This record gives sequence, C-alpha cells and structure tokens, in this order.
Amino acid sequence: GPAPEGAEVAVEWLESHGRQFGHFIGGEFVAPVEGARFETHNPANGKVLAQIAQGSKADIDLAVAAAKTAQAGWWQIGGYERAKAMYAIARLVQKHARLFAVLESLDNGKPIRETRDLDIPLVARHFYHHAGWAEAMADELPGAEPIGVCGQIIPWNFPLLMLAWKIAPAIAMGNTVVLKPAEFTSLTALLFAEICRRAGVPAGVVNIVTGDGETGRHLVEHPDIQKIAFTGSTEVGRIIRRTTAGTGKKLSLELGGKSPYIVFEDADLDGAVEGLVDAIWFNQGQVCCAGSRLLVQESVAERFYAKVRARMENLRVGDPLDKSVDIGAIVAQVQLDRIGELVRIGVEEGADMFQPVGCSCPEEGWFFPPTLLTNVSPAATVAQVEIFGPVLVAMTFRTPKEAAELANNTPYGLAASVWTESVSLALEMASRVKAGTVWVNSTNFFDAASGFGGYRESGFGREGGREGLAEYVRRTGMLPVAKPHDQ
Ligand code: TXE
Repeated sequence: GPAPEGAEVAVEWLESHGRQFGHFIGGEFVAPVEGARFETHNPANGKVLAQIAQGSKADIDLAVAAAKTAQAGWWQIGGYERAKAMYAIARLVQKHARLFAVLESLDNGKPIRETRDLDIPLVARHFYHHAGWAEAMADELPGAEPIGVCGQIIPWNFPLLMLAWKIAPAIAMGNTVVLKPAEFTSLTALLFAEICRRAGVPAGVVNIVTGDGETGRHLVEHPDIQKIAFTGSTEVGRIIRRTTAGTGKKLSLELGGKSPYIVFEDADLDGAVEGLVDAIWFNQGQVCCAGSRLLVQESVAERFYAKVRARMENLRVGDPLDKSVDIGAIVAQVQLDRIGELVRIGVEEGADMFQPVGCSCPEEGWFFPPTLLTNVSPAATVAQVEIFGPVLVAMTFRTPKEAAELANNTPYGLAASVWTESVSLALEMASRVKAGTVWVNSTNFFDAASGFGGYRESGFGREGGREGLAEYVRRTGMLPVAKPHDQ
C-alpha cells in the first residue's frame, strides 16, 4: 500500500536493504546460518515492513566469538580512543535523527513527536555522556577493568533507547557486546549497526543478533558471556536469573512495574493532570515506570477525576507519523489483546470504566483508546498486574500513611510520582515509598547521568550515570554503590 506521509526516508532505507536483513556480526551484515527469517510489522496498519533474521544457536556462537576476539583490543586502545568512536556514534545518530525517528515510529507505533523529541535525542545524549566516562575512566575509576563479553537483551517499548542504555556503558568501559533486540522492533538496532561501522567502531565490538526468546535463551546460556543485562518481563527475568545462578555471570534485571502516581489534596491539580498525561499516555502506557496507578486523596478525588476525564477528551489517537497525535499504536496484536482482556477483567471485578466519548481509534492497525478505571479495590487484578497499555487505574486514600501503604502494595518497586505543595510531605513520601526513582511534582524524567532501576520484583542493578558503570566493571570497590532501602 501507499507509504504513510513522511515515511519516505525510512522506506528508502528499507528498500536499500531489499527489506531483508541479516545479523550484524564482526562488523558485517551476515545471513542467518540456518536461513530462517520472520516478519516485522507496522503496528499502525498491520502491514509487513521487512524480513528479520531469526537467530539460532549457531548465530549466537559466531557473534560471541567475534565479541570475544575483539575485546582485548578494544580495552587496550584506551579510553581516549573508545571515546572518539562513541562521540562519532552520537554525532551520526544526530545526523540521521529523522531517519531513526521515522523508522522507530513505523516499527514500534509510537508517535513521531516522542521519537523525534525524546527517544532519539536521549540516545545521542547517552553516547555523549558515556563517551565522557570512557575518557575519564582511568582517573575516575582507578583499578576498574572490563568484564569481557556482555549479552544484552532488550524489549520493544523503547527499542533504540534501551539499546543505548545497554551498549553505551558497556563499550565505554572496554567490554564488547552481543545485543538481541526484541522481535517486534529490530529495525533501529540494524540501522544503528550501520552507524557503528561508519563511526569507526572496530569489528566485533558491537554485534546485533535478531530473533525471539529462543535466541535470547542461547545468548544467556553461552559460556563465554560474562555478564547479562536484561530489560523485559518479570517472568523472563526469573528464567534468566535461574539460568545464570551458579555460573558466575554478572546479572542486572530491569523488569516490570506498577508505579503509583500519588496526588495530595494540596497539589496543583491542573499540573498533576498534565503530568498524568505523560505518566500513563506517553508511549501508549508501554513504559516500565508508567504512572499506572493513580492514588488520589479522597477529599479531591471526584474533582480530580473530572479534570482527568476532561483532559482525556482532548487526547488524539491515530497515525504515529501524524505530528498532532498523542497516542499511537500498540506494538503488537498480542499486546493489544492482553490490554483488552485485563480491562475486561477490571470491569468484571467491579471497576467503573471511562473512555472519552469523542475519541475514535483508526479502524486498521492495533489501537486502544485512553482508559480510566475508577472504583478499583487494591486487591483487584488491575491494581496488581502490569497492564502495559494506555489504561489508568485509580484508587483513593485518606492519610499519607495510607497512601504509602497503597503505593507499596504490589510486588514491584520501580518508580513513583508524588504531587504536593508541601516539601516535607514530599520528602516523607519519597522515603516511605519503595521505588528506585521518586519524582516530585514531575514524572518520567530520565537522564544519562542518573541511575535508573528497581527494587523487589522490578529487578536489580542500575542503568545510567556512575552507578550504572558498576554493572560493567570488575573491582567496583572504588565506585559508590547505592544504599538500598531495607526491604
Ligand atoms: O516481554 P519479554 P513480552 C512486560 C509487559 C508486557 C509483558 C510481555 O507487562 O506486557 O512484559 O511482554 C526476550 N530468554 N514488559 O512478552 O518476553 C524477548 O525476545 C532470553 C515490561 O514482549 O520479556 C525480548 O527481546 N530472552 C518491560 C525480551 O526478552 C528472552 C518491557 C523482552 O520480552 C526469553 C517489555 C528467554 N527465555 C515487556 N524470552 C519493561 N520492563 O519495560 C523472551 N526473551
């Protein structure tokens, strides 16, 4: 069919590869050993975008061998040379920002406004920041050495940004990597592979093997991998923890969340409504730290819900490449079905559902309207399970103590937002709520310089900043380590 408006730049790139891709191993694109491929789709219309290689054990073996061969040299050229290559990556990502943004929106379904203004700029920022660390490594982290070959497995919700979070700190510290993108969203990782080659990154330092969970399993099980970094579902995180137990492999896990968004009666309610749009409708709610549980003080609850409903009426669902769209497509049919099923269960268990009257989803493609569930009991399925869609679940509380109890009443602990004009109340909540990040009067702020990660079933290890580097070096004695809450 005809390409959606603005898609030309990405279509041209796809065509230049004959819409068929191999793995990126040892600095070259190579055909999959066993020849198997699968299709990747445009979630906005369900159409096939390209054929992606299905990585087998043989492909993983080749990639790990290439990474192993390259590792000593990459460490020995020193931080200055590593930084030079990483600055070049950052500049090339900026130079091709439009292609990256359009390709990401086509493959993932997220609005172009987000890929253009957030995903891609944050990717460049991540490489600039970590290039600085590569240069400063010898002085700032004396005695630190690379771990070796790192296996990295990422999800589909921020395909290129999660790649940056994984690859930048790893190669800055002198490691080499084999990264497996999620099966729904391989394309920007493959474009990134081209960028690495042009940036002068030596062959074998960055390897990309595409494929599904089986491919990921082979990577996790490979004996020459010394560190696994995983972002994805809690179930797969558990499997990986079991598989790596007793192997000596270093492990970091960034898993699911059910982050509370807590609104006190003294808060700037209009500001809190705008924040909520970012918290739960950013990236269709497919965000590990999405503010998916609204906890609002009883005295202002009805007034606040009315404001939220009014704001929801103005959200536009539609073509991700349309610059005025707020909510794009859901990444895959299976995720769309899962969201629908959980909302159905929520209503069945007694919640009241609101969807904006004026909101219409496109008929083609995988779309879900913004949804608010109120009257939800804390034990309800939708109050406990990560929905990973544009669905906000709301509950009320009376006192700060009750708010903290509700906030901590899930197995997760990734992030939280607290809205109040009282500094002392904000600080009290920040220490009571067990979450890796607590935002005050704000939400979903990220920066390459600050560590991100969770507690409890949201995983362990940090990504970003000095804390994140500890995951990619041996002899971390010189690095300050975050003090966990007493769990
Ligand atoms: O995740 P998977 P799915 C949550 C979210 C979502 C649910 C299911 O609730 O609805 O998980 O998503 C690879 N060994 N999150 O099924 O399967 C897989 O190929 C090694 C939250 O897509 O965990 C992909 O690259 N790897 C999350 C990656 O793991 C395996 C983001 C993630 O996919 C594997 C994504 C195995 N046995 C989903 N099985 C977040 N924290 O942001 C699969 N993979």
